[in-house]
Amino acid sequence: MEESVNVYFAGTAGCGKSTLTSAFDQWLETQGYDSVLVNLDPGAEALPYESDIDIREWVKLRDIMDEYGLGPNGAQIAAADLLALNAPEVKKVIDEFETDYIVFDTPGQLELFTFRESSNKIIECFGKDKSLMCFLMDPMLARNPNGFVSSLLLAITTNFRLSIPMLTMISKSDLLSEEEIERIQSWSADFYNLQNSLTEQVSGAQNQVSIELLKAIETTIGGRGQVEFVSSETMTGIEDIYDFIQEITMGGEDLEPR
Ligand SMILES: Nc1nc2c(ncn2[C@@H]2O[C@H](COP(=O)(O)OP(=O)(O)O)[C@@H](O)[C@H]2O)c(=O)[nH]1
Ligand SMILES: [Mg+2]
Repeated sequence: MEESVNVYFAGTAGCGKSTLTSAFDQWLETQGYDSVLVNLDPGAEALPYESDIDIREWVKLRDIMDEYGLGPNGAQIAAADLLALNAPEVKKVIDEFETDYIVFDTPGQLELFTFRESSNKIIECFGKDKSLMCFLMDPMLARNPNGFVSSLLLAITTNFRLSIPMLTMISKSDLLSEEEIERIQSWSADFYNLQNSLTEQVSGAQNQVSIELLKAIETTIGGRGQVEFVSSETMTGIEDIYDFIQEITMGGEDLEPR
C-alpha cells in the first residue's frame, strides 16, 4: 500500500479553507480517487462538510473554555497544544483508512497553525514525507499591492515555519474582476510591476518600507511570487492543486520546500 498524500489547507480566518478543503475532497472523489477529509479546527462551530475524522472528538474549544475557565483566545492556544498531544491517537484513526489522499482543514486562525510549535509536531506525526500545503490568500487583501506583499510575507513565513512544499493561491477568485486578476498576475510574474504599483499606492516612509520588504522577498524567493487562482464557487484552479501534488510526489524529488 502506497503511503497517502497529506494536503493541508491554510490561510487567514475566513479566506475559504473549510470550503476549499471540502471542494477539493469532492473533486478528488469525482476523479475516482479515494480521499479522507480531516477537520483540524477545534473551534469550528459549523462546517460546510461532513468530515471523515474530526479533531473535535478529541479537542473541542467550548469544552476547553468550560473546563479550564478560559476565554476564547486562551482556549485556542490550549487547544492548539492539546491537538499536538492527541495527534498520535488521531494518526491511529487515520491509518485505519486506506486512501490516496488525506485533506486537512486547519484551525480558523492562521497564527495558531503558523506560530505554534504544535503544528510542526502534528505534521510530523501524520507523516511529513508526503505532505504539502495549499496556502490561501484572501482576495480582498491580495488585490491591493500592499495587501499582496503582506499576504506573500505570510505565505513565506508559513512555508519557512512548516517547511513542506507549498502552493500559494488567491482564494475566492470568483470575487475578483478580470482586471484585478490580470493585475495580480502581472505582479506575480514580475516584481518590477509590483514595485511600480506599490509606489503608486503609497508614498513616503511607508513606500520605502514596502520597497525594502519587496527586495527581501525577492532575495528569498528569487523574484517570483507565483500565485494561482482558485474558487470553490466556480471550481476554477482546483485542478492546479492536483497538478501541484503530482509535480511534488511523482517528480521523484524529495519533499523539500520549493
Ligand atoms: N464567493 C466565494 N465565497 C466563498 C468561497 N469559498 C468560501 N467562500 C465563503 O467565505 C466564507 C468563509 O469560508 P470558510 O471556508 O468558512 O473560510 P475559513 O474560515 O478559511 O475556513 C463563507 O461564507 C464561504 O461561503 C469561494 O470560492 N467564493
Ligand atoms: Mg474554517
